[in-house]
Amino acid sequence: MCRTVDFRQAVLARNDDSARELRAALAGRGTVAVNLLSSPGSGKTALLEAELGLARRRGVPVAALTADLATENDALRLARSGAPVKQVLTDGLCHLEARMLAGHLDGWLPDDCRLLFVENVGNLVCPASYDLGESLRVVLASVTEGEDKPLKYPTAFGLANLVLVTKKDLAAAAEFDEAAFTANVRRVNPGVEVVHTSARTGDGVGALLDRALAVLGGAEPHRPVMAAAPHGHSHSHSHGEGHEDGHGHEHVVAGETP
Ligand SMILES: Nc1nc2c(ncn2[C@@H]2O[C@H](COP(=O)(O)OP(=O)(O)O)[C@@H](O)[C@H]2O)c(=O)[nH]1
Ligand SMILES: [Mg+2]
Repeated sequence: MCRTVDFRQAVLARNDDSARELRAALAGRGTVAVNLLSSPGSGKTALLEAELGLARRRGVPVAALTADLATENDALRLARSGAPVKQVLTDGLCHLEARMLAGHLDGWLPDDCRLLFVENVGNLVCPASYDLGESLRVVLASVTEGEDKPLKYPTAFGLANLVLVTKKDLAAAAEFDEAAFTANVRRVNPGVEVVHTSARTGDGVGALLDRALAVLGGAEPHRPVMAAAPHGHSHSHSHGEGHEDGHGHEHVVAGETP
């Protein structure tokens, strides 16, 4: 059991080293990476389509890399913006890793690219533990997913530099409780900004691009309290939802009878 813990810690520590190298290499060439995390269907690709379109209209050189277990669907959607786009198929892996990302960027990332958007594999567990060398980690949650998700996925939300609520246009129909969601976000990540967006109406699309450009210009992103190191990513892996011993914890809920 302890060997499993040691092995997982070693894998994560190695990834953190690769992520540091990649962040430095990207900084050296004047590129900021933005890592987008959410559950499947939250609207990562839809928002990115809007971000890439807006960036190109503003003359900002952008590129996007999107990861999935299968299909090239997202790359085809994103490529309609005219920006350079790459699809990565992870061969069954539920997350991207820094070394993997570096390999895919090598020889592909255009020299003039200033903002690289990375759409991670859709889930809120595995990708949370893997720093990709990004300077801005953005966690998205749509209004139909429930206000409690920040509490259920504290690593993902706790390590975010920015939280985006997506599908704002559906908020009334979903009876989304904005105040409850924000309060739950703040419980795991005090002080993090929560921006409400809709890829349908365009609301909030400029906010993400502005934040990314600010980081490119040298602004410090919000530093999550769960993170211990300067870049906000050398986090304590013991906080992960996936328990290293494979057993997890049990909680007895009051009122439950066998
Ligand atoms: N109404 C509405 N639907 C959206 C919005 N963003 C995404 N969707 C829809 O939600 C579904 C999943 O979106 P997608 O971008 O593929 O999510 P991803 O799996 O996180 O990349 C698609 O049917 C989108 O059209 C939005 O802002 N408003
Ligand atoms: Mg997608």
